[in-house]
Parts: sequence; structure tokens; C-alpha cells
Amino acid sequence: MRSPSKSSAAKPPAAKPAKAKAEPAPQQDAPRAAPGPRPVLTISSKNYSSWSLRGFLLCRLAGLDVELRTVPIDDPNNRAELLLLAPSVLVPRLDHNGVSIWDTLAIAETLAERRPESGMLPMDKIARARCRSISGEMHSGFANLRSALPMNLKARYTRFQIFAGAVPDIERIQAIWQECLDLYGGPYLFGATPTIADAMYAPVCTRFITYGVKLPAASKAYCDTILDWAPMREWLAEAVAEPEELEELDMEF
Ligand SMILES: N[C@@H](CCC(=O)N[C@@H](CS)C(=O)NCC(=O)O)C(=O)O
Repeated sequence: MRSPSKSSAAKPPAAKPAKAKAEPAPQQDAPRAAPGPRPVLTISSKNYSSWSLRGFLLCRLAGLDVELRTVPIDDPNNRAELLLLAPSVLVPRLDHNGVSIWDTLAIAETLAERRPESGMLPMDKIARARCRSISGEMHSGFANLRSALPMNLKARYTRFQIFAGAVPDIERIQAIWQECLDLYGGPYLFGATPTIADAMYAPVCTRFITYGVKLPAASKAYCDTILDWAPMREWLAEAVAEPEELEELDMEF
């Protein structure tokens, strides 16, 4: 499939691999720690990188004021750079309080552990288990959907022929959303405020819109909620302004 393409953004400053350092347990009556350096979230394209988007939404959910550092991942030199940053050679990666965290689900769990008051995970333990389950399902599944409908925030396709193999993924996702909306009353998957699960499914909402996937009313309303979520609007505005264009986009990205 022909698609817009990504370019080289500015090369990020060389980063030293962060040394893992145990965080001291909080002590009673200890003075408040001075705020550390601003956390950094390494991402790639705002238009194409669904995992970068998820990482960003998770940081916003945790109330973390992150500096975004962009690494264009198509350039072999940047892959070497990225390898220094994250052993998986994948983004997103979060550097926070001297600790590096890569892989989106690990970022989600670490932030929820550090900011339990953020509501990133539902308070109720049954809801929390469901939130973790559907987030895990997104993280490890839906391969056909991800390869057949790659994220491309700028694009709009009308009469897009959806690969038959992706249809069960689309149906399963709609069933997940419907169950959550019925159980917790919306507008987010676990009720009035967004959680990790909404960050995980946000790029699916954009894919449904990009490729004109027909949706039942509840799913459509959920997608509208996600697109109107403040950090999502912030990201979308910047993605649209991103200059780069991909020549070919035939991989999940
Ligand atoms: N399982 C990883 C997936 C991350 C991922 O696939 N990231 C893509 C960008 S969306 C990437 O960094 N690709 C690098 C490359 O293909 O060179 C996570 O959860 O963070």
C-alpha cells in the first residue's frame, strides 16, 4: 500500500545507556525529594507510531510532564542510536528517575505503580483485572488488524477493502468495548475517566476512522470520546503538522 512517509527528524542527542538503580523506599518524615530532571519519552513518528502514541497517553494519564524525544527509526544510523536507548530497538522508551522502561505495557504498569492516585487502573479489583486483561489482549494480539490497517492519522480512505482476516479482530474489539461500556457506563471503557485500557485502544479508534470501518453506535461514540480526549487532541494536532512521509508502509508500525 502506498502511504505518506516519514522523514528524518533531528537526530537526538547521544544518550548514555541509563544504569538501573534501585529506588530507595520512601521513609517516614523524610523531606520531600527535590523534583528530578524532566522525564523523557523516546518516540518515533507521531503520525504512524501507534506504540509511541500509547506511551504518550500513558504518561499524560499518570500526570507526567514528559519531554518527547523523536528518533526516526527508518535510518540505519538511528537504529544504532535506538539500540543504545532500548535493547528491543523499539519505541516508546521512558526515562524517569534514573530508570529506563521500554515496552508499552511495562511503562503502563510502572506508571500505575508509581502514581496509584492517577486512576490509570480502576480501583475495583474485578474491573482492574479486566482492564489488565484487555490491555494485554491489545498488546499481544490483533496482528491482522494491525498489519491490514496500519495507523496513519493523516489519511482518510473511503471504500477501503478490509482484509477478511482482520474482520474477526474488528469484531472482537467491538465486543470488548461493548462489554466495558455496558458494565461501567462509559464514556471511557471503565467509566467516567480514562485508564490504561483507553490508551491501549486509542490507536484502534483512529484506525477505524482512517479506514472508514463501519461501527455500531456505541463503538462510534467511544471513538468520538477518545478523539476528543485532551492529550489525544494534542497528539493529533502535532501528527498532522508532522512533515514526513513514508514511501511504503506495509508493516505494523
Ligand atoms: N511491544 C512493543 C512494540 C513497540 C513497537 O513495535 N514499536 C515500533 C514503533 S510503533 C518500533 O519501534 N519499531 C522500530 C523499527 O521497526 O525499527 C511495545 O509495547 O512497546
